[in-house]
Amino acid sequence: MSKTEAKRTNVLLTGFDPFDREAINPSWEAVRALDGWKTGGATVHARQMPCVFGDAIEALANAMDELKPQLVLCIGQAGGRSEITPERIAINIDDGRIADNAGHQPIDLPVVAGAPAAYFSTLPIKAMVRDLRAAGIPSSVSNSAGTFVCNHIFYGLMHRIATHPVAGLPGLRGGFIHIPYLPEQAARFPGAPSMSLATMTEALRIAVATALAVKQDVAETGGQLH
Ligand code: PCA
Repeated sequence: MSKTEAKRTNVLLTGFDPFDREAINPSWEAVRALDGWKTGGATVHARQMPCVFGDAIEALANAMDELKPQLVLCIGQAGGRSEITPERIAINIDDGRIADNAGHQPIDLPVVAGAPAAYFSTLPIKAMVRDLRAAGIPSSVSNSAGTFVCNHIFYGLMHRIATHPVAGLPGLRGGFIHIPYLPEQAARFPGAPSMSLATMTEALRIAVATALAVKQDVAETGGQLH
C-alpha cells in the first residue's frame, strides 16, 4: 500500500452516550481513548452516538459520509456481561425494554420497514475472540445484541453497508461489540461483573487490529446451546 493510500484508510469507532440513569458509558470512554490512534496504516476516528432510536443511525450515517471508513466498529455497554462480546447478528426489530434518551420506547417495530430480517456482522468475530483471549482478555461471541439502541445502530450499519456502496470505500466491513460495565458502575449493583477501562481500551485495540488484518474469519468453535 502506498503512503497516500494508507492515509486514506479510516476506521470509524463509535460509542454511546450514557443511558438508563448512568453517568458514563464505558463504550464512549474506551472509544474516545483511541481517537487518532494509528495502526496498520489506518487511523481510528472516535465518534459518540446518541442513545436514541433513529438519531443514532442518522449520526452514524453522517460520520460514515464524513470519514468514508473502510472499517466501522460500533461499541455499546452491555451491563451484566462479563466479557468483550463481538455480536454475530443484527435483527430488524426495535423493542425497547426502557425508553431511549429522547423518551421513545418503540415496541416491535422494524428498524427499517421492508428490509431483511437480519444481517450478519462482517467482522472476523471468531478471530477477534481468539486474539482477545490470547491477550488474556475474556471474550466470547454473542448471538444477540438485544432489541434496544445497540441492535438498532448495528442493524442500521449493516443495512447501510448492504445498500449504500458509496457509504464507504470498496470492501467496507462493519459490526458491533458489546462491552461490560466499568467497575465504578458495577459498584452500584453488587455482584455485577465489570472490566477496567484500560483492559477494555486494549481490547478495542486488538479488535481493530484483528479486523484490519483478518479478511476471512477463522472457523473455531464459538457457538452456544442457547
Ligand atoms: N447499550 C445499549 C444502548 C447504548 C449502549 O451503550 C444497548 O445495548 O442497546
